[in-house]
Amino acid sequence: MNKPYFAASVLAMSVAGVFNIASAAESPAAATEVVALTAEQKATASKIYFERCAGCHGILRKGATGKNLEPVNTLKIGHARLEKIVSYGTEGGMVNFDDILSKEEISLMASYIQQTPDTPPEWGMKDMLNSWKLVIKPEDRPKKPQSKVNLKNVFSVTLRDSGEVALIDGDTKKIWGIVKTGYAVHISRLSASGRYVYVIGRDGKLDLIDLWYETPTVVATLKVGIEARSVETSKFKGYEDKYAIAGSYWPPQYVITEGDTLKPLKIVSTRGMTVDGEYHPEPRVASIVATLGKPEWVVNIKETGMIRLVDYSDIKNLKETTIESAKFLHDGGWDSTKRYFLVAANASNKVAVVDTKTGKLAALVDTKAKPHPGRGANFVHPKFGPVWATSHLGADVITLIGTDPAKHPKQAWKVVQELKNHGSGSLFVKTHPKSHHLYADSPLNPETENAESVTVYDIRNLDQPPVVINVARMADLPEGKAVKRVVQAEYNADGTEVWYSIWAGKTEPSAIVVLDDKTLKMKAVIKDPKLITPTGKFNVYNTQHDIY
Ligand code: DHE
Repeated sequence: MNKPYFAASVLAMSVAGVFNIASAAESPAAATEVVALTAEQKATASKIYFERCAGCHGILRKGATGKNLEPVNTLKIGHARLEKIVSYGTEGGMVNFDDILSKEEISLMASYIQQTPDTPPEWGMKDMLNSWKLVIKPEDRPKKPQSKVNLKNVFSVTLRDSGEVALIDGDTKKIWGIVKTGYAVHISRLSASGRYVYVIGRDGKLDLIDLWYETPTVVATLKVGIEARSVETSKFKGYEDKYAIAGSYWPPQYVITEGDTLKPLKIVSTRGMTVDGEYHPEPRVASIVATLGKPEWVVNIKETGMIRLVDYSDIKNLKETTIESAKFLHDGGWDSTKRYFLVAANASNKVAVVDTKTGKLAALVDTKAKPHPGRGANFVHPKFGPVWATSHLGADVITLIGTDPAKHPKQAWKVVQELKNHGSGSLFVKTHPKSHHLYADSPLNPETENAESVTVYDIRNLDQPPVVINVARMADLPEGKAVKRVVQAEYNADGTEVWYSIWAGKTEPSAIVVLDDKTLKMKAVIKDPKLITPTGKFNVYNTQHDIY
């Protein structure tokens, strides 16, 4: 029977007892600061670390978007200072936890990260096959859509803290169904046909939802690893709905599965050398995107800075092209022609550009601190031609990069303009081919007013000052303890509405605000007690066709 990591680590801890003396020995000067933890305390801390810290700092605490937290560093910083950093965050982008964790938990975490990290177990084919559930076989599923819902305009909405997704009918703004998914569910992606939604949880649980039922129905599940963030499908002609690929943070690997059953077919490890030529034991799989012109996925490996082009035309004899770029790769999206993929190497303050036609790196573009595009935004700049935009976690700008080497060679892969955002701590930008607006959020900004607001630029006239709108206020939610972070714009299928999540506390009411893209006025507010911590929203048509 496969045990989840927490259970396994609790077991390991109760056997090993209190903390590892070796960690103190690494820095004798600070050894007196290390607090011994009971097995129970260590298990609690391990759980909090996985839920709140591992994403940025890594399971082995070697650091990525966040700093290296191995004892060699944390012992030097000292317990008191660590408590302060965890409580109040830092200017470097670390968020504050004083509104999420109690004082005791913060103190516990300061002690925990001064001790040697545990290595979680591996997760191979046997574990995967044991976890695989084919709930309804393809031949027993409906032959055509059973509901009257306009499937193109359905939004799959991450309900982060309830481990669910809400499928919302974009036409009526009513919740069509709520589906139980993995822990702290992360993103949704669509099959090439638009029929299946693939949802990945941070605990590595992958759910396959069939939209052809009367209400959205899970038809297969698979645990792809112990920690995961990304999933994508095969989109090349002839391979529609045939395969899926899911990337894990732990173990560092990706798995290729059958598209309509999730049966695992092949697991590929991503451990190996970084762009600096050093071995890394935990190179996590960040964004994955399906190339349209070939049977290929672009798989971005965070810690190594390597981009792998995975040819899925022959799974048994799998071919990979490895492209050197920069550390630490995170999220990204296509240019408007869908030939070039632009991905943030956020800790290097760069955007890497892959030419999927030639299979080579086209450029490494220097940007301001910590670019974080989501999928970015494409539009035609009045002066510089086609550009792709990213916002930044570490700077209050939107960077515009020229993307047309054929007709605008001078601007291609150069920063052509930096627009002022209303704050740093931004995660996502968005536009739509039918819109003349560009939207940017800043949910991780330490100022409440900024975290609740978005900036909207008129892309026909970028010299004109943008509009800053407090979207959270539009939802008219009751006062609460947590900041009402406004996060991730998503358009409806015809590009006339923009949906924003109001991401409040787990026990507080949240909402989705729908803006009229033309007037920037509120068109609707979706509120429901079941809408717990909505974050990412994935419109079926836009996600299926990579429209952004
Ligand atoms: Fe995400 C995309 C990883 C925290 C919402 N996030 C991604 C991708 C990666 C990633 C690798 C790209 C997937 C792809 O395209 O295949 N995210 C991580 C983390 O490691 C991190 C920083 C920390 C963690 O512990 O998970 C993290 N992400 C968050 C959040 O806290 C967000 C804001 C809220 C939430 O629900 O988790 C969040 N991430 C998103 C969203 C996308 C995303 C909405 C997809 C954007 C899109 O438009 O496609």
